[in-house]
Amino acid sequence: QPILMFDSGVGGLTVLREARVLMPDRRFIYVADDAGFPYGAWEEPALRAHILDLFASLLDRYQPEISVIACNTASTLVIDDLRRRFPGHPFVGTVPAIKPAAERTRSGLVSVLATPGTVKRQYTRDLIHHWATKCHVRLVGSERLASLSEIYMRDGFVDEEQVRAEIFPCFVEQDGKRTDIVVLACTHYPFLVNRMRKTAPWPVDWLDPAEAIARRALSLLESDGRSQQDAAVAEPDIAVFTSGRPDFATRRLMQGFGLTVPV
Ligand code: DGN
Repeated sequence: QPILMFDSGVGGLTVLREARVLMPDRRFIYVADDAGFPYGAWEEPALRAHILDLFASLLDRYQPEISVIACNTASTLVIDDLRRRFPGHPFVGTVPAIKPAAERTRSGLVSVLATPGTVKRQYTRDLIHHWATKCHVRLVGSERLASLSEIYMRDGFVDEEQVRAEIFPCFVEQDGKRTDIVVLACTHYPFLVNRMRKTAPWPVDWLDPAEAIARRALSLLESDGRSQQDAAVAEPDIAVFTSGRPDFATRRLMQGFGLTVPV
């Protein structure tokens, strides 16, 4: 049975990339809800209903062993609902890495860069309340970064000035101290991290949770005694599906991964 990875677009591929390294013998199904992108702009009740409906048909159609919600905007909204609605099916969520950032910061100033949706979620506020009691967390909601990442992955081009403007609010100076960690709390952002480094006013750690998410998926499979793939499977190791335009999806797979996979 495959591992299902889900995102509103290209972002979950940052998690898929790590998952393939950790689980090279596994079969993956990547589902991009490109027609629903960007999730950051949706009203919460509509997005919740949309994702629950989508999963009802995805689980039925692909019968995955586990599902990875490789999207912070979706996970912070519906991960609990998904677990309630589909009990017995394991879900791995992707939520802002506030705990590791709080443990790692030396200056005590941490920024969380995410979509406007993730920034306003109660789930995100609860994480801060729970794990970041000894540091100051600035939440920065970006309207454009996820789209810039989509464009970059499709066309190979990104406007550095726009990246600079979007990340700028993450950089705080206070009482002689400076932000030293920026949490990449949208799976689209790691594709732009080199541009972020280049345009940042000072060096920081950019925290990308993709590997931790992939490890979590692996450990769930192992704990169920299901770490080995059936050796008899002769299908391709990745299948990609989109609710949007297959030609765009194909182009970004080539552009980003050098992968030629039928979409
Ligand atoms: N990649 C998604 C996330 O991690 O939040 C969201 C991208 C989007 O839909 N704007």
